[in-house]
Amino acid sequence: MAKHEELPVPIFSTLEPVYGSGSQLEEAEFRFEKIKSKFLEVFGCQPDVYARSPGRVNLIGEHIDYEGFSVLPMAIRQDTIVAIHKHDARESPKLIRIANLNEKYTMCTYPADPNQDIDLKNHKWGHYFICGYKGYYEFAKSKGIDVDEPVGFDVLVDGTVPTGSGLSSSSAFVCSSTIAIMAACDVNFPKKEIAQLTCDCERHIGTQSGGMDQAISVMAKSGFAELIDFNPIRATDVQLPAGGCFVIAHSLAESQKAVTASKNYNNRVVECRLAAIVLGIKLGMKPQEAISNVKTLSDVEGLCVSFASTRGSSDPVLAVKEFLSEEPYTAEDIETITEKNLPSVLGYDTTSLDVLRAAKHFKLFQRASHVYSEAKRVHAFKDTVLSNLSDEDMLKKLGDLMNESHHSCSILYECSCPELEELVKVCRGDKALGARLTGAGWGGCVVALVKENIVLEFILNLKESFYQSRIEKGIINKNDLGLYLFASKPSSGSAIFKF
Ligand code: NG1
Ligand code: MG
Repeated sequence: MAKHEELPVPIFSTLEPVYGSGSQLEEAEFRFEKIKSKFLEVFGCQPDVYARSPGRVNLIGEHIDYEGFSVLPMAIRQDTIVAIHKHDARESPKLIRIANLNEKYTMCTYPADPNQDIDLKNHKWGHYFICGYKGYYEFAKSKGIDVDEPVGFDVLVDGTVPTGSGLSSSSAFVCSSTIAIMAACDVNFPKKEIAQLTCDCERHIGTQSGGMDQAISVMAKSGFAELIDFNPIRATDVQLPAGGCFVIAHSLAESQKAVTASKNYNNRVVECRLAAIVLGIKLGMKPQEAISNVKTLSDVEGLCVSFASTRGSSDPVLAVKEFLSEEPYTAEDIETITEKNLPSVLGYDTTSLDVLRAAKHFKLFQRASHVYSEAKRVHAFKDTVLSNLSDEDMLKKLGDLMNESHHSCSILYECSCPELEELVKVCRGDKALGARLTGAGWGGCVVALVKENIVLEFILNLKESFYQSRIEKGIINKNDLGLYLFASKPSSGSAIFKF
């Protein structure tokens, strides 16, 4: 039997396989009806097909996917649905019109041109669809698939993943867009190829992201978290221990990653790249050799480990301690080591140049220490789940690892913020076994591991101690609390619906 990830995205003619039964199914039926009638109202026709892709919560392994290290997320119930109608080749003008069920997002229109540049200086919500659109054509071309002349599309989007929350609303949108376009063009591919392609195409939005979010959104399986490996992308089911439950709580600080990329996200990607090159050189590579061959910290892990093992340990953090300075580096400090100026070290890539312009200094020691230690925690998490510890001990160990991960994100990677710090503290005070920021950080959500038998009490207490004052201040509406605070089971991945 073919492995799950080798299979194409499933096509269903009813909602049950994804939305189950009971109230969840009723809600989904209502939602699809609304999408269909809005589509008719806006475009005057019915969608040909629908695609859905879920958001995700990352349990452990933060800011290491783009460094080539494995991560451990699970899909959540909240998702993005894209309804699509493909135009006839004769119809003109050839346009892509993207509407949203939520009227806060006004219609975006783009030319039906897969080679168009995305206007990053002028961020629009519809850009994420165009990422998928460009990505599909690039992929089809690379596969030698004979694609027709570009045609227009009518598109209606409905997303329930809260935006800017670290739950990957962006990838849920990019993945459902790409899959909807494929389905409208009557093609389908193995999930792992779609995971890779959607990861590549989300970079058109200007973040140098890793592939975690797209991989889990496309390949998730109901009931399991997944250990995701990269190069090539692979997913291994992880059965979480009984008696524990993950609660997701929003700090109510919005993390606008696409807008703040050069200061935050891309800055960290560049710092890691520079740390990797400097380490490569310190561990014996010629500067030019390191510049040409070293892209990520995983590329030099082997060198670090062999260095460390001569000291009786196999921990790359030891090499970081020996060879990188705790003092932040200036551009000149690094250029002395690389013997080349930084723009040329980074290959004059525009998003990296933006980072260089915005950065005062580079914290190579701190970023590399986080990445290598976090990569180890992911494996410790998986090993704990596979161990024969009692459920009780297992949960405690997992909670400890989550707490350590948060500490590292906060202190070494500096991707937390005051609201996240407060919320993590409240969760721990409220008997969470562990709590950490999830996703890129700088706002967004916390994930807390809580014993199943106290989940309701935990949520109630959190309402009191974190959200009540914010409701009173009018920051959120009382009736919306369920969007910001909920328990989640591992849900299923992308799907296509053709009714
Ligand atoms: P969020 O901000 O949660 O979408 C981002 C990246 C991930 C990963 C995490 C940090 C994108 C699409 N996603 O997630 O690849 O690097 O940050 O672990 O940029
Ligand atoms: Mg995102």
